[in-house]
Amino acid sequence: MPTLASCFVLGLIVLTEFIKNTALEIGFDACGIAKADFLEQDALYLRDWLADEFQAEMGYMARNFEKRTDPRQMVEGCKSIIVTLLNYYPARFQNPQAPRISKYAYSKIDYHTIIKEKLFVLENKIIEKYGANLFNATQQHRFVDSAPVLERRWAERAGLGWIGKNKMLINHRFGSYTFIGVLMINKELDYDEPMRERCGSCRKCLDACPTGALTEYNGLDARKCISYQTIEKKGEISKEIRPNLSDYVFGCDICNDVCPWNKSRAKATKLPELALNDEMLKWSKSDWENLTKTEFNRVFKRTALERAGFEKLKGNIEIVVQGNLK
Ligand code: B12
Ligand code: SF4
Ligand code: SF4
Repeated sequence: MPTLASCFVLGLIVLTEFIKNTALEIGFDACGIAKADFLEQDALYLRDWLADEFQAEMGYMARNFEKRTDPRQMVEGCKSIIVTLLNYYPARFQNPQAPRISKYAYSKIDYHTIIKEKLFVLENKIIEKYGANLFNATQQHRFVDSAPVLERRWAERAGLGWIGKNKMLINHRFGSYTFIGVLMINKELDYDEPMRERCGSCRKCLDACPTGALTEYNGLDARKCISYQTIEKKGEISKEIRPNLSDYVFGCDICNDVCPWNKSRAKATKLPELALNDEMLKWSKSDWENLTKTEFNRVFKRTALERAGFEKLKGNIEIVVQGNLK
């Protein structure tokens, strides 16, 4: 005769399986679950990172420290963190003569929109079967990229991969070309075990970073990162970084491209929502050089490139196309 305790545990396992299977059915590539808790080690790490001013001008990274290091401070009643991965490795690439765009921005629709919609669908399917009281109705609890949530750490805790020396969450099946989505739920679940670190003695990413932005012990110095400089930084790219942009005008994939886990595991996504912006992929160097605001608005509406905006992108193109001489 099953005890009350064993029935309770069985209930958690059944709900956890339902969540993971549903996440896969709606198009996520992986889903894992972690217990919501204070991230003590990460708080120390983040404090040092901020003290070194590695956040550059991203002032928001220094705000909401308590919430960022403890999801229970973000969402009242939160007990578990559901983490999803979406593989975005593309089937086709840019014209090799063109200024380079990071692969995460190859799709016609910005990934934030796609993941937010999928998290919404996942939540609704859970609610349909298990009731609305599993989620905090008054606070935002679906996250992708923009909130004070240490997404890579939660993905690691949810057993979806390890944090590589390039600071990416690397999954043993897909590599690191994945987006992370987070859904916070007010219910205990059956938790995953974190995956062991599998970088070993490799240091290809550290050696390949053209600007020395990756440090072995203190993480990534955003001030030197091409991704920060070409997307997030307001105004022009810093003069010291210009000679090392490696033709990137939006984002940077170098520390991902060199990773052996991507070379052997990355497979093209078939997700229809991540359909590629084929017009952009075909553009030559001169198409980029002659980009007008009207063309930008037509080709990049709803894409990730909107984040940088036309003026910033145009400035980056000029620097790269004019041989960093500006
Ligand atoms: C700010 C930010 C940036 C900044 C700063 C990057 C950085 N490394 O912090 C800039 C603009 C440079 C950037 C660039 C990119 N980003 Co970004 N970015 C973020 C954001 C919003 C916050 C990251 C953050 O918290 N940084 C603070 C530092 C301290 O955190 P961290 O390096 O992740 O380290 C934490 C843990 O990993 C852990 N940790 C790591 N090492 C160690 C070591 C020890 C000893 C300990 C105790 C802990 C520890 O502690 C830290 C605190 O928890 C997240 C979304 C989110 N809300 O999480 C996306 C996110 C990290 N970015 C993402 C992507 C895709 C990119 C780019 C690949 C885009 C591109 N191609 O240009 C690059 C990659 C650069 C790189 N190698 O990291 C994805 C990563 C997905 C994945 N599979 O890992 C995220 C998760 C967005 C998403 N939802 O998918 N990004
Ligand atoms: S994204 Fe580029 S610049 Fe930034 S750490 Fe990686 S290789 Fe270096
Ligand atoms: S390149 Fe090597 S060290 Fe860097 S993240 Fe990949 S496996 Fe780890």
